[in-house]
Amino acid sequence: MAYTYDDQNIFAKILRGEIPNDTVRETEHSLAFRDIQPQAPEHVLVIPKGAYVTADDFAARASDAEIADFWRCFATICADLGVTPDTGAGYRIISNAGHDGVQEVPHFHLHILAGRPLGRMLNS
Ligand code: DGP
Repeated sequence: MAYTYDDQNIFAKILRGEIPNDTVRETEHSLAFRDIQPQAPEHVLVIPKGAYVTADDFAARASDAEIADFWRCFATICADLGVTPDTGAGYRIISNAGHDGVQEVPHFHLHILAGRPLGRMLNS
């Protein structure tokens, strides 16, 4: 079954410039901005500009160019933040999907969390 994309979701509005965001990086196919409710000293959201609901939707339907752009954008942000484990203290990426994943915004996004020890992966 195909996903239905809600173009009134908050990230669609950010992409259309209808509400402001604290942009960290913008590329041809991706946008990264700071989370409005940061859970760590560094909390950046990376989103594709295309209309994809979840990580699996993006991976299944996005073009090779969009997928490469997204992950290269992610890598550049980690390097710019200085959190890659080769030289920095590391990070965690999370992408919540659907009900059990407690996804609030139905536009695929990757959380990059860093800047403090993040504890174990799940609390419950
Ligand atoms: P989730 O869909 O569960 O992965 O969580 C959505 C995240 O998006 C949550 O950490 C808060 C963030 N968020 C929600 N609304 C806005 C907004 O208007 N601006 C920004 N920058 N972040 C938002």
